[in-house]
Amino acid sequence: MATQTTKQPDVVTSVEVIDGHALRIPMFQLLDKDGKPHEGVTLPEIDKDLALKMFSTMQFIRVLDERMIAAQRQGRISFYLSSLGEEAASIGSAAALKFDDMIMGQYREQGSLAFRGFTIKQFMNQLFSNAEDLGKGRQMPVHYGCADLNFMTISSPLGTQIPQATGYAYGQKHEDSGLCTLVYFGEGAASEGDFHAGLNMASVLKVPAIFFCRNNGYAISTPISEQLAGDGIAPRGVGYGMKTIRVDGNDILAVYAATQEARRLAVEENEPVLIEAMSYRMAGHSTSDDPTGYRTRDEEQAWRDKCPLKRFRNYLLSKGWINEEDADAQQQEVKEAVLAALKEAEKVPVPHIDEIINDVYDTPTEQLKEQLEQLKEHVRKYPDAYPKTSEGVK
Ligand SMILES: Cc1ncc(C[n+]2csc(CCOP(=O)(O)OP(=O)(O)O)c2C)c(N)n1
Ligand SMILES: [Mg+2]
Repeated sequence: MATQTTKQPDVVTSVEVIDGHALRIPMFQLLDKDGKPHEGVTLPEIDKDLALKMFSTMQFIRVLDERMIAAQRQGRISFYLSSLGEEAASIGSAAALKFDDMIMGQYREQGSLAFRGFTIKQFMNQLFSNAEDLGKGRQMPVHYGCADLNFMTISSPLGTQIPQATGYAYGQKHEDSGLCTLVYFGEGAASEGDFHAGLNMASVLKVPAIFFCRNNGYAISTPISEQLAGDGIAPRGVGYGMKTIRVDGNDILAVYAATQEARRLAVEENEPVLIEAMSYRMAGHSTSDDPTGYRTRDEEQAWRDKCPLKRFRNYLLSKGWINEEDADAQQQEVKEAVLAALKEAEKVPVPHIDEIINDVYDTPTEQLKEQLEQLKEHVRKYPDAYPKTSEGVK
């Protein structure tokens, strides 16, 4: 990959105003929207096994997202956040990391977690907040975390993971671990102060961190045009003296190649890197949102035509690594597996009510114990309102 630098004179003798749009950062792309490589490009070296793993993870996440939106509509889970249309960004970037690299997510990167090996059962247990959920039912659905897979637990307040990633990467540097931290966030979260603090500290301290911004055009109902006046998020990396890449987030091969290069810079040269992946949030922000109120069907259709899944599928078909029948059959199998796991997780009881205060401190404080007693009292008083929970309240 080429690195661009522009040399300017140190001193000028008349007022020189730099236009706020002077820096235009091009978007790196390898595959066109139909999955055909551009003329003369060098594709990343991805063997067939890895390519198929990336593809099957994309298919799985597409099915999981569609199915769980439906499950929320049926009243089976309380809430869901999908990554429809953004599968290439999370899966392509996770595929370029080493397993021991730390990943910190925002909340729309279920693809990375699935690529690392989070099972359908683990997804379902978290989504149903049941007793087998690793978080013991104490998080909202989709706020996954898995220590065994080096995936930090997601937290709802936007941007908090960004300076935390800088700190974690600083530790990796001090330990000479040869590892890095990749942190995801949306372009909306880049308006938080934490984004600026995190990037500034990282570039000053030269830590092995990859700041992966998913620019999907919206922060809930606010379009990018109402969020910022500059050319997206990428120029901010340059502002912090940080290496920066803008990539087509719907082109999984380009995302993979960009993240691979970012990882090399982070680990071998202690250069943090900002990646801005351009994509589009195909579904509503969450199941609590209805995008028909603020955007047109035509706009959505234009992006549906750039579907990352279709693009990679076409590429794999052209290489002869998959065929139509097998790909369709695999998708059908995944649908059945997701449905079966959903039905299983639904039957698992909720965690014991005492879990609500465990793990907050080493030992629960008197105040927490008191609050738990008050909660139990309340549940005893209104058992019909808490049919599942009240079983564990004596
Ligand atoms: C500190 C804070 N402010 C506001 C919110 C409410 N909120 C949740 S998601 C969201 C939009 C985030 O947009 P973006 O970062 O672009 O991510 P996307 O949802 O598009 O993936 C907002 C405003 C929050 N969770 N935390
Ligand atoms: Mg966004």
